[in-house]
Amino acid sequence: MATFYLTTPIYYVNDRPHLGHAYTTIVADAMTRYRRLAGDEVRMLTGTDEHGEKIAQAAAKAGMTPQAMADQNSAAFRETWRALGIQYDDYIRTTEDRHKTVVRAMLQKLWDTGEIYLGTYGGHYCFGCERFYTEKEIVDGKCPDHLRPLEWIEEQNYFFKMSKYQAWLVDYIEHHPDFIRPERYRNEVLGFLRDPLQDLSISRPKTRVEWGIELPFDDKYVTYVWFDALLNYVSALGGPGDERFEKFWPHVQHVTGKDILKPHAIYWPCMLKAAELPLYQHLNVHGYWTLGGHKISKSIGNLVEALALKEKYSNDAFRYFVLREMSFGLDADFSEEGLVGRLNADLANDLGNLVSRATTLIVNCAGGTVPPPHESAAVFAALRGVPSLAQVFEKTRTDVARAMDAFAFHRALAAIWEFVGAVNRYVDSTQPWALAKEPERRAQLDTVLYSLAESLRLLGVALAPFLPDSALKIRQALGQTGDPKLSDATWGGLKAGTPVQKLSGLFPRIDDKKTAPAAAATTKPVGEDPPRITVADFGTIELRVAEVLAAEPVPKSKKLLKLTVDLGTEQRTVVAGIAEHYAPADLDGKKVVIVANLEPAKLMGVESNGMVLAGSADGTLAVLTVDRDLPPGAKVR
Ligand code: ME8
Repeated sequence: MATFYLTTPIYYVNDRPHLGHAYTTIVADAMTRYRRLAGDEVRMLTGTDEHGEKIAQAAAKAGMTPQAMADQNSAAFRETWRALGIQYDDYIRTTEDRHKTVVRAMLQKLWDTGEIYLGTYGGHYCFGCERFYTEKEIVDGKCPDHLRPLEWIEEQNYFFKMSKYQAWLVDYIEHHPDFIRPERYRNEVLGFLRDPLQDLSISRPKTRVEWGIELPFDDKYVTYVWFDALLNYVSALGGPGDERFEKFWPHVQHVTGKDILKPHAIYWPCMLKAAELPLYQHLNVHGYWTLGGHKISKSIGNLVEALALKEKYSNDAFRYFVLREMSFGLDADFSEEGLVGRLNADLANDLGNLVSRATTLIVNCAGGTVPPPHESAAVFAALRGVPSLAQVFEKTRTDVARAMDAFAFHRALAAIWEFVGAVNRYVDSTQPWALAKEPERRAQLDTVLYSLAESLRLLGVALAPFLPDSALKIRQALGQTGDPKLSDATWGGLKAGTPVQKLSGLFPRIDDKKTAPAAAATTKPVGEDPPRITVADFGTIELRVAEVLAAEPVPKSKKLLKLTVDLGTEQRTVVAGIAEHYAPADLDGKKVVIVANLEPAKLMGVESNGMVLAGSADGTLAVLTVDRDLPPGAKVR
């Protein structure tokens, strides 16, 4: 049995919980549910970051004590996670004694071993981020995150000798390619580390900030909030020497947004190294949600409103949308239309209809119990040409496992939906309602109904980490009790005679006329037929299969997506005008067809080397993909 310890950032208590916090926490919840389903011993930690100037200032503004504000907002986070069904194992608050004890012990250890010294520092400080910014990071004299002017602060403080770990850290990251992932963030960190690393100021004089953990070796100072906060991951396990620490710490992985990459990828490994503690296994970094394509500052109420949509459309629909829509690592745009679009298409049409159709057929045509499958040659011959759902599911299981290993939730869901699509096509091609009218085809009907019931049972397991409420309903409709296990998700496990109940309305369709903008017609009237060309003419066009490695929006463009594709022998950037029809996460991992020998062209400042082929009619656009697996670079003729 493997062990797995996953943490979210601990959220600041000056803000209300919003979409961004919810996304990270849902990601962590889906991952721990998946690992638990796979049989691992798991532990998930979340909590709140309660010290520092930012909290003290927000509390003063609200006419409260910092502790009262922390109590109120920490409870609001906890309540949000309860309402979202988040299954965390521990909730840490940095004002708890169990945390303060570990922070003080760590500071004392680093002081005793000469890792901390007293010095003077002057720098540009952002009160919002609670950190100093280097000249290079400052944008127009402002904090790049809060877009507010920075303040010059000079004071005597204690410093952690972080600079001495620079060469070691670069070497460690270079030798552990997935220590920080996805790769773009690893590259960003290696980029930061090309400049000299400064020592880290780890204290604040009480004359300026009182709200923090007092240094154990100088009572005129409190601990800098990041030095305090990062240690939550350790203090929640009771600190070094505690049984929980010994058990879980060697398996720790963190999930954070890209805004806090530097403290997690630089300060934290150096702190752990100095304290002679093992480093984390992986730092999993996700991108930022934008609203209507705009980068949002941390304290905007729209993000809170976005989270409120979970009540309007259900937790499962909300979870599905955020996990499916965002390619983990890249930014994504949140909109109610987008959510309703996916709810109607993927959840109501594809999944909900399948569940309703299949359970209704079993109840109406087999009296509400799973019939035995007849695996005779005659039945196989009669169902010839219908792909084996057992095989499709096996591929889905492997694809989901691979995607989850890489924190690629969008790919895991796309893989499950390939199975949903295959089962829907199976119903269409086997036509069980027609088989039911011919008594001599009973064996075929039974086999089809068994396959449908078994497919739903497998979906009830595979969907559990992502759509916990709906997966439970599906399992219950199929008489499955007890906790689901991935090891039970193998074809043929369902017993004939199992009672089945009709389950309809799993995801009611939403009238999207009020939310969705009218689809634009993309087809133009066809004029004269184009002239005929020779085979030789056609041969001048080089068409190749290209695998999409990453898809992202082109800034300021509604129509364009920038695709990074693999052509077997090289990677290329191709810009495609398909953003109104495909979310970036839809394309990730797809094998498309491109014109590979097109002259390069610049589109909105991005150089495109090739063109993605797509067809369109009546406002629908579809990119060309290959219907069997071909390697990237394969020639298309
Ligand atoms: O930074 N899109 O806390 P915080 C996606 N206390 N995720 C977002 C987001 C957005 N627009 N906005 C916020 C802190 N997040 C520190 C952390 S950890 C030792 C200390 C998420 O309340 C994302 O996970 O500002 C981001 O990293 C986190 O909220 C920041 O939360």
